[in-house]
Amino acid sequence: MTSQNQILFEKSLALIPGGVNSPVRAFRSVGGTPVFFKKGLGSKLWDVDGKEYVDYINSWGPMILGHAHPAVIDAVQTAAANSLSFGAPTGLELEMAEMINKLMPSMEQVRLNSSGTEATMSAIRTARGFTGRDKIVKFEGCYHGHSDGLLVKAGSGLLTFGEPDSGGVPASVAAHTFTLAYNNTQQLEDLFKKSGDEIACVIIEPVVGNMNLIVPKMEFLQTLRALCTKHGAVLIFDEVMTGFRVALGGAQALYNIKPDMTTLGKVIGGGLPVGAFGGRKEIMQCLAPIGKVYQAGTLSGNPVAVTAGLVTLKLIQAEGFHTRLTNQTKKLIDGLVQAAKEAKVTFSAQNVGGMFGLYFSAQCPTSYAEIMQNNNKTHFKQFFHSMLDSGVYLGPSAFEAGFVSAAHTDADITFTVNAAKKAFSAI
Ligand code: HOZ
Repeated sequence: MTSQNQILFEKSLALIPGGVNSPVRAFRSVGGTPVFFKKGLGSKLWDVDGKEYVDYINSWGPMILGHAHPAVIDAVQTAAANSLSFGAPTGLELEMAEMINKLMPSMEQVRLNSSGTEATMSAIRTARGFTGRDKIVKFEGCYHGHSDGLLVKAGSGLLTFGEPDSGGVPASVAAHTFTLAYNNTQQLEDLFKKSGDEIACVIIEPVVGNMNLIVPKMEFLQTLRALCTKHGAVLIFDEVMTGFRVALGGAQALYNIKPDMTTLGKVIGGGLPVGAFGGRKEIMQCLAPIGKVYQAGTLSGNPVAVTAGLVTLKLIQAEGFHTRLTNQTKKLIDGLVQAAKEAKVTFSAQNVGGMFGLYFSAQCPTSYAEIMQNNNKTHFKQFFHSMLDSGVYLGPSAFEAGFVSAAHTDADITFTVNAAKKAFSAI
């Protein structure tokens, strides 16, 4: 009998490009049919055919409390009853700005919008307006949403499908983007020596989650900070993924590096669409209506979305929240590494807080080049499908990080490791 899932996918293919509303969901790099879901609760998901899964995507990061957390759902229902949108200021937005500023003091001023893509695009425009310069710097395999100038040697879906430069981006736009290798301090120094005074900003994922998980070298981040300061370039930490997840204060708190600007998304919306960018007051003062850099949005600061984010941010401030999240993620990683070792499969894994990376290589990679060369994609595909069959939902790409939520129990982890034992033994 054809599954409900298969029927929905075939119908979707006729009306939605690739049958999906965001490319990585399409399973094209792992093969097979994407899973259509109808319910989530805590660490679990149920698909349209009623099959249960332990979820390690967590909507690509936002569901840090797990799915359908009762406090978030209650608050959202109350907020919705007061109107879904005003298109005018609310006290909730102020509360959110205060909360962000408390948790990330480098964000002296904040503006809310509706997605991580908007946040990074707007932060770059603001940095260009502030410096009066055009050039931007990004790193190979980092993904900062899908605005034109950032789709150059990008990660996430572009890396998954092996085309890191997108069609539809004018060469004249891409020409303003310099791309360097992540964790390569020498390249950074060489570029700043040659063109430092033309660079408006450097945007970086301080822990990369869009070419699988890549951990920064401290010396690399510190040199980056020093060079930006020396040359008057704005350092933007893209903490859409890492914000409130690798530590309460994000990667900037974990590594004790103060960026000039930060972009946020995912966790600050608690599962609804919210993005934010902010930073030094003198930079943010360039924004309209006080400055000349324009940025706007009908749904920016949406009351229902901001409510979901505020409740989420309050709950993750509970004593020991991030310690437990990190410990659960580490238990998962250790269990998987041990299972691979027993099955004699070449495999490594690591986590930073509640984010993790799984690699079919002997060592955890530190750059785009290393992950491209060493990660065995055939083994990843076999592993992915065996885990899916067993009821474990991982990202359908060898180039995405995974996410654990506060709802993941020891029983979930044991279940996952047992599923992995089966998967590894078949490789
Ligand atoms: N940009 C997200 C993670 N890299 C993927 C979003 C999605 O496909 O839903």
